[in-house]
Amino acid sequence: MKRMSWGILILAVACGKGGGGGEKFGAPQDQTQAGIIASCTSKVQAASVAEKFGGSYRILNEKKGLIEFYDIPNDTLQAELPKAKLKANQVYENLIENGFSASAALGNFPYVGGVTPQYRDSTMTSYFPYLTQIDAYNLPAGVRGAGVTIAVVDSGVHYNHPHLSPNIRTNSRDGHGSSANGRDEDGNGYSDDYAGWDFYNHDAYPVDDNGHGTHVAGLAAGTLSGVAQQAKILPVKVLGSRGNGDLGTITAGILYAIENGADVVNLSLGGSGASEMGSALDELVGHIRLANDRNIVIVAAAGNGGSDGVGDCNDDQPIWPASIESPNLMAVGSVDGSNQLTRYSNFGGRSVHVAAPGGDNVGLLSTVPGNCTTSCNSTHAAYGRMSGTSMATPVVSGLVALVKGVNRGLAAAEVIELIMENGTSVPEFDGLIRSRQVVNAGKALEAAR
Ligand SMILES: [Ca+2]
Ligand SMILES: [Ca+2]
Ligand SMILES: [Ca+2]
Repeated sequence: MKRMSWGILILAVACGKGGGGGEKFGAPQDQTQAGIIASCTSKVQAASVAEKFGGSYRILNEKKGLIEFYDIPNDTLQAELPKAKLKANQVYENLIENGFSASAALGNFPYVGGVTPQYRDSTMTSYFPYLTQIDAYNLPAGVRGAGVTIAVVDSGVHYNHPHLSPNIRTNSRDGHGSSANGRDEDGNGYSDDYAGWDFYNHDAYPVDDNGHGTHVAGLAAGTLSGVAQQAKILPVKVLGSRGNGDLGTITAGILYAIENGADVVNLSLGGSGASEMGSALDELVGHIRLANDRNIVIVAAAGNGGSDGVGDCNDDQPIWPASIESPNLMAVGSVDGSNQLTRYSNFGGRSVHVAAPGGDNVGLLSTVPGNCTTSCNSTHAAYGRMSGTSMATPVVSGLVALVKGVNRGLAAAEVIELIMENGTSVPEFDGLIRSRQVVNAGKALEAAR
């Protein structure tokens, strides 16, 4: 199996003459050629600089003045925009251990929804052993994460999957598809964002052209495979079809999630590059602190061990965003079906908070993109297996949603403490996982009530 490499530090200083100039409305096709991000820059400044040097730019967040420039050398930009804080752009990737690609040729299509949820029953336990492993298969009635929204900041979500569509969070004040009118009725800065937003291609259709985000969404809140079967999923696309994206796009997507109703933000992605961390992550750290002020829990993948595929210690070699220290952020490592850390999983007695099932040689089974594009029914229910800390992370996000669902009064840090203190103890985790535990829904929920 092709293994996805990750953590590649790419300082995207594009040189030479740029073609055309002007504003771009999508991320570059080759995301390894991502641009340089300047913050505190106005649209007018961006247009003027792009015009003067023949480069181009893309507005990542107009409110924050976050602009990504292409084809303009770093020193030129710095001379031209002395007040702008330049941020070297990094390429981040999703954290699948085993290669996977969905054979999906998907354009932009509207959210359809309306399929009756088909919930798992007692005949399906063998398909979803990770649910039994964390005691989340048979939960008391009413404990399904209803009323809680999990933002899946990822490669998009196949929101018309019949086992996801009932749980997609929709924005009734704005419409897309046949209701699209190009206007931003709810004034959140995004026109026609009915079912989340695509920050990679700059449109209102966060369709998953990779497969990763759909799998993640199904583990968190699929009606069959999900830990929280009635939590809502807010799709936010920040990674492209190859499963990678740049930090600026990811950061803008996280802010959208925070400002548009997320209670939990799932980040099954990451990158390394400590030397760049000082300035490149300022914006992201700021957003995570903002999320803390709003009681939003951030759940981030610990990482898959770098190029050799053997887990590394995040205490020594930080992984971003998992290693950001904030009371509302928990980093997740991956265990196999026997509660042993998987070979690929990163660890850290200080910086990796909990472990959860993430699949080993056999991946977890969850939703993947199928061919349901204009209407949905139960025959279009595609499932696939993936492994990685990317998969362990939404298992925990689902658990956070369950806990919040039974006790809305808990602060973000309290939710994390509660989950860390009410799991299944694994003595071998001493020094490897901060809580020394694999998460456990039954115990956490008992403590949460
Ligand atoms: Ca809107
Ligand atoms: Ca509209
Ligand atoms: Ca799109």
